Amino acid sequence: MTDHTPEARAERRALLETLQPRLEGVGRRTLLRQGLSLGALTMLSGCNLADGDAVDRVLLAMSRFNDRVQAALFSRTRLAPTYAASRITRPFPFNAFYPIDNAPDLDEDDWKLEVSGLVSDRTPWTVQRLRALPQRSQITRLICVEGWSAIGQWSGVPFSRFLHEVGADTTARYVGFKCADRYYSSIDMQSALHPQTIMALDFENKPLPTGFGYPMRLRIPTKLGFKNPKFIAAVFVTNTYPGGYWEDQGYNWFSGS
Ligand SMILES: Nc1nc2c(c(=O)[nH]1)N[C@H]1C(S)=C(S)[C@@H](COP(=O)(O)O)O[C@H]1N2
Ligand SMILES: [Mo]
Repeated sequence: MTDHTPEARAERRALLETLQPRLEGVGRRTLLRQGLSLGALTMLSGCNLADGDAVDRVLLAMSRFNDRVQAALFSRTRLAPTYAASRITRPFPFNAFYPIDNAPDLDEDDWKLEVSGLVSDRTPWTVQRLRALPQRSQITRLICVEGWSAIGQWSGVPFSRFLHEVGADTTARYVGFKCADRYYSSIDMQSALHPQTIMALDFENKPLPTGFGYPMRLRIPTKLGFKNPKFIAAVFVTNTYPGGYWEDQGYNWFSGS
């Protein structure tokens, strides 16, 4: 229900005013690049759904437009809620595109994190080197699009610190991840630099359990579960849209939570 108090209306107007300059142009350009007009969008409600390709194209354009709106609204200083230790969910649910028995069983001594793209230092990282950096611990909620959420405690290296260590070009648009199980994902640079975005090494103060991303996973409480890649093998910085395992099957890319 819309709040019609003068305060609420003023707030909405102020929000619109701050957003408008950012949304104008962006939306129009995005739609035009997809070969669509605003008229085509309006027609969608009554269009012939037999033309699946056209509908898919319109929906994808809308989802990508929505990415820009979400990115414009995202604040690097707004924090995801944190919880008391008593709220931790036990047992913590496992999720992947396969059953837990098929999760990669990696060996910390063989594991190397590759770094590539727009960075000045491509030296691969070991777990030991990651542990030598400052660590941050936080109890946050992981929200899966499949309809469940759970609270857990993850600790690890603030991702912004890591990006500075490797000399990442933080004006680049995306950070991409490739995982040992062929999963992949990517996030926008603003979210990568968010203070709660960590390269998690520990779960409840012990190394991550096997199915939960050992030896390293991204924990980003400002995004949905599928934007939290586990068993990360490679990180890259790029201006070319990298997509992701679920993102490429139609899940909204930004997916803030
Ligand atoms: N490598 C990898 N990372 C992944 C996935 C996956 O299948 N493979 N699934 C994602 C999804 S959909 C969710 S909800 C979370 C689940 O994390 P959990 O197993 O720690 O609960 O991991 C995400 N990261
Ligand atoms: Mo998920």
